[in-house]
Amino acid sequence: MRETDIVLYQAEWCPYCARVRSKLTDLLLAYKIVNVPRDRNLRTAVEEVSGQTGIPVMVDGDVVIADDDDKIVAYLEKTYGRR
Ligand SMILES: N[C@@H](CCC(=O)N[C@@H](CS)C(=O)NCC(=O)O)C(=O)O
Repeated sequence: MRETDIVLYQAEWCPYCARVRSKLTDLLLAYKIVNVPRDRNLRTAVEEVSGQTGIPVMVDGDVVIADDDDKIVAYLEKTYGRR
């Protein structure tokens, strides 16, 4: 496993989040999970970091990618994938 500063705001029931978790596992990246409430109105932590309430949200240092699994997966491949 490779240590990273990645934090994933997500929910286990969210298929887009599952795709991001799967990519993180494929790349052997250690990361932190913040599970968000099902009720959008209660997702204050997500709103604080990303200015919106959709998930998944990935934070990696200064990089914040909100509500777009395609962009998160592309970022992970580019930043941490083998080349
Ligand atoms: N375009 C987003 C879609 C993400 C999405 O629809 N996430 C759902 C959860 S699976 C969500 O946040 N829905 C709003 C809600 O839960 O209130 C992506 O590609 O990741």
